[in-house]
Amino acid sequence: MATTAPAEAMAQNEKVLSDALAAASLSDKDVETKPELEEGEIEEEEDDGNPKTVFDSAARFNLKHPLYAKWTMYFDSLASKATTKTEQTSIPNASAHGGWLDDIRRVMEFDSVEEFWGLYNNIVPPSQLPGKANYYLFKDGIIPAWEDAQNKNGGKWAIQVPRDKSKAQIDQMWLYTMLAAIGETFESGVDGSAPERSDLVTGVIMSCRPGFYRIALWTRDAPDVSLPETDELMKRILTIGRYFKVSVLGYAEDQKLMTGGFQTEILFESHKDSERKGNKNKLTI
Ligand code: MGP
Repeated sequence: MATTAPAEAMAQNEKVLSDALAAASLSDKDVETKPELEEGEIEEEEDDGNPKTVFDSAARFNLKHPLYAKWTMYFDSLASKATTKTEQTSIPNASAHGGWLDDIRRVMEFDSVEEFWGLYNNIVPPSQLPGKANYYLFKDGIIPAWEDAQNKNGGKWAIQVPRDKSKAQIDQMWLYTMLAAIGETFESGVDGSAPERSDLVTGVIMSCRPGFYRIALWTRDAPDVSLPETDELMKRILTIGRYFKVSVLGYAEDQKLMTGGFQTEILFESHKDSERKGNKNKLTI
């Protein structure tokens, strides 16, 4: 049955309603409205001065986990050739390297785990890079060139895989290589022996080419390839190569590498030999 409210009750309801509206408009005026966030902008949180990890506050963490060393990420591609260099993106003393470094741009320096992930989460992964491009991650201000004093007596371990068959794996291969570099674990034994800090690796390079991907890790010294495995430097270089193959890339130690039907080898050669194209002085694992 429908009911009709008495006039007195109706009037009371109206008063309650108008009081509520008045209160609401008052509080609207008193409350400070926050500016709308732009796309990608992070809401500022109050800094109470207490120590915070990135898990406590993604925007205002003040506790970082330091790396052993400072690292710099560099990049070059056809696109970077066209960009203007600024003081921030150019490499100091680049002209001393005969034009080789002209197109390489400094992306960012970092010395903590948090900054590494901040960088990694904001750059394009290798699988998404078109054509020819390189990422270079080098330590302690070392320039990604053979000519740098820390590289000139060194060499590199490198693996080259076909581009079309390796797109699904290449991002993880590169990420794990960078983590081993900045964690300085390359001289750990593949038998699971405790990681030791490795100071032989100066940097790692991800090269994207139209037909293949190559990951290289540069070392500051290079043994004569005819030396026996008992030679101290040879032993260290082989340990690094095996750690790269087994612990970083996930192959079995004695595995002959086939990627999508192609034979893929992990090779070491000195930079001096790289400069002399066509040389055969290479180590294989
Ligand atoms: P690369 O890019 O390492 O080889 O070197 P890739 O990918 O086989 O060849 P690309 O042409 O597809 O890039 C290519 C060439 O760059 C070498 O032959 C050198 O002429 C020059 N180059 C490479 N590196 C690492 C250096 C370096 O450190 N210093 C100088 N001066 N030249 C370099």
